[in-house]
Amino acid sequence: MSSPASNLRIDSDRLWSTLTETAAFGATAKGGLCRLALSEEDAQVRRWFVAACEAAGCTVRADELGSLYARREGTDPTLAPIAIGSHLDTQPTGGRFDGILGVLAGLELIRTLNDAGLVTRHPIEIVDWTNEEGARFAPAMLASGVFAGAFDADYARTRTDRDGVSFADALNAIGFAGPAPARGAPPAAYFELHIEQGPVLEDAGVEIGVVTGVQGVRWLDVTVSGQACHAGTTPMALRRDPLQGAARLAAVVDTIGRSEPGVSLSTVGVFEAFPGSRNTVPETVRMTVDLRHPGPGGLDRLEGALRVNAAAIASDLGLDIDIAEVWTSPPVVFDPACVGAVHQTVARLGFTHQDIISGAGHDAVYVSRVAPAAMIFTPCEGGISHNEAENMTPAQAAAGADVLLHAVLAFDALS
Ligand code: HGY
Ligand code: MN
Ligand code: MN
Repeated sequence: MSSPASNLRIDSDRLWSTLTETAAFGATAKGGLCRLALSEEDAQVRRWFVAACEAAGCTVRADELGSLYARREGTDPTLAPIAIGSHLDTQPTGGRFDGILGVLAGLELIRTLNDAGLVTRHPIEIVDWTNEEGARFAPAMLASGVFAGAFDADYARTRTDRDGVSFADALNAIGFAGPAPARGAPPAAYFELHIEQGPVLEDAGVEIGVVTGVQGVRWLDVTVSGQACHAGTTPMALRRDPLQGAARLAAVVDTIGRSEPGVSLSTVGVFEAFPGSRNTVPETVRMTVDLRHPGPGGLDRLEGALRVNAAAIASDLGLDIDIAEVWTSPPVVFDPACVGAVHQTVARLGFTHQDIISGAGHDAVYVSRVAPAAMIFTPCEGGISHNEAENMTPAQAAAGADVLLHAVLAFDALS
């Protein structure tokens, strides 16, 4: 005998309308989003989100780093909440679904339960984690990291963007700092819906990815120092040109990323020459390195190869090369019971699915340190993300949201 809840489905049109409506906040001319953490655009979508959650009967609180928690009470106030969420901040040329899908699917879940007059045993909290992307304030997943004890709140507050604006000043400017400590009480469980941001599910033709874990990531800041000099008077043989050294090192980064095909990944995302004058050989070049690897010791191997090559380039060109670690998030395996709830759900709802390790980092990585957690992936068009062309279909969004709804209901019934 199926329960009233088992046939429940979210309202696909309503979910899609929230994705469309919020895409106005930070909309770019190319149809994407620039909604950097703690920017005015972030504040606009936050205000929209708070109003929508309050209209759906939730109480909303902010913690000291601005993460938002929209709470719907359950029948048993002694139970810790089931948390569902993701992030509303985006990359500078981001898409309309990265992070946003998980937060708005949480709102749609609450609206669907309201329509059905269903109350879960556990309270439910929808979370918008501040600064997941790390595009403005490094490292990524900063607020969820503080929530899980990976960083302290003061460290987060002192992080600065490329203009020297601190996290604390940006947060105060938009008025979203709350009284609640960012090192929060662990939820009973955490489920995060997210687009895959890669091609695996679309290529496999499956509707849902059951995320069993997340690969490791390491961010390095590389500073190559040489000697500034005149472009017209300094013989080539006398130069100590950091840009030439950085260019060689950037090529090495790419070679390292290709060293374990299908496993290792590497990216130089920022490459800046100072003083940046066309007729001056640069003084320094700053570049960022993003390393990814799913296995034990993988990040260390990739970084080790980079350091060996950097030393050889420095010696060959008479340069100084400093490599500083900014952030490491080790590979993570999600909780078998939560992953099991997702597995049972996708099978019962009849979605084609496969297990997948996430290539991208997510707030669930840190939340999984303090609570059982799992993620649900939907495909996205061409696997494109961190790109204004990021796209998905209403049916894909609805499928993911239905799996989120029923995984939460399954966990609520069993725990
Ligand atoms: O970098 C990541 O993997 C995530 O998008 N923050
Ligand atoms: Mn994301
Ligand atoms: Mn992202």
